[in-house]
Amino acid sequence: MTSNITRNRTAAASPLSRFDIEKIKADFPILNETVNGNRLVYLDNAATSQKPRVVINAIIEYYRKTNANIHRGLHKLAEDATRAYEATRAHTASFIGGVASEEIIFTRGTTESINLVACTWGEENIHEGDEIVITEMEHHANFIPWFMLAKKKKAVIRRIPITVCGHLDLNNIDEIINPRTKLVAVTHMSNVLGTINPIKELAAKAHARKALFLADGAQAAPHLPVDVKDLDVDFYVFSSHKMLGPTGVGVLYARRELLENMPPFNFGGEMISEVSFDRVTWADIPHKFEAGTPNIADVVAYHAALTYLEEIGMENIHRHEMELTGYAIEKLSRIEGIEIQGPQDVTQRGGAISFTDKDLHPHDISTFLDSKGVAIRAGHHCAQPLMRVLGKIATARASLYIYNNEDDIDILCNALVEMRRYFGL
Ligand code: C6P
Repeated sequence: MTSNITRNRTAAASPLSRFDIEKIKADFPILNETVNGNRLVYLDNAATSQKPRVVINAIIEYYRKTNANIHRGLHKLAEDATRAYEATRAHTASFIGGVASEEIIFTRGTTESINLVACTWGEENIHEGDEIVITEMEHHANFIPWFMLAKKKKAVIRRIPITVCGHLDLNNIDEIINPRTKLVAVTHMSNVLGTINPIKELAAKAHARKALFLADGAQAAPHLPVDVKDLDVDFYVFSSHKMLGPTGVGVLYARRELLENMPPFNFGGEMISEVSFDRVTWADIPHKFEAGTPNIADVVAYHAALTYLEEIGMENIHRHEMELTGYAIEKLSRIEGIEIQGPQDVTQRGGAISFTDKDLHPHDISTFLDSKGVAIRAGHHCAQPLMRVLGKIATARASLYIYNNEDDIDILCNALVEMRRYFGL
């Protein structure tokens, strides 16, 4: 793989960077596009990230040279495709702290990974009166599967509240996580507030009550070094498309003994060991959970995304984003009428920065920014219960990644100032 990344750079292009942002930008063809006559400033990375040339090329190369179904053919293409697909599994396992390859299940995304756990482990282990603990800042993907399961099983959903600063309020945690708790499911990083939650501490609390712990890593795995063994979580889920990889690929990590005891999620080809008209036995993990033909090309290309991230270094990415988040919060909070949601301390948050304007609807903010080539997201961010807690119907959200720099933040802030002037405010 070749890319334009320079490692551990401290040189002139940006005083904030540990690496050369201009060179990184050049790896992403879409960042050369113009939108409404302006250079594209892409600040919607929490929704999905852009893709570097190496990932785009990996998809093309796969279809040009390797395309075949996996785990079944005995010809060269089938063997090459199988090897490439399984190489991504091994890479994913090492990326999150060196777990076993068999503990990695490929799904369509974080949403499907959580549904898989709810429909398999949840179906078998949640019973009437049991409690499932979530937080007030969960994305719908880490709330609705548990809500539906609890409804079906007559179980109870408990929630960890948030403080006015956007942290989890752990004052009553020993009452919320109690002997009736069977599962604690918490986002590692909020997609709205940016808050990084104390996963290790909460997982320990869950285990002390003999409950399991699921971390939703959709917003954390792309931005922070993640070691699931150190965090000591039972399930960790995330999506390729938010970390430079293709859409349609999700990851479920679960401890081996859990996966071995969980029933399959989907039934059909490739997830069986033996089938007769009156008996079926399941394949070993991970194949038991990957029925049918998976999204081979995109899984193969996800390998290139992981390599690209590792070449830069997840610590460097985190540090760059902390610095840029600090710069953005500082500049945004100087604009009259703008209020930032979530923690202000960049050591306790990531680069998903939600804000509101006291006079303008977030949709109008987003539309105005789009006219200047700036892509952000506005709305409830699939976190309606959190919006209720915040007393907002929606927020505007700028979310950062490795190819963003101070110029992008300056363009965002100048456009916001111009917007207020345009609306006579
Ligand atoms: N959040 C956002 O704009 P999928 O769509 O399955 O890849 O990921 C779902 C998901 C789960 N948890 C968290 C914390 C998330 O942020 C997301 C996706 C996007 O905030 C799209 S709604």
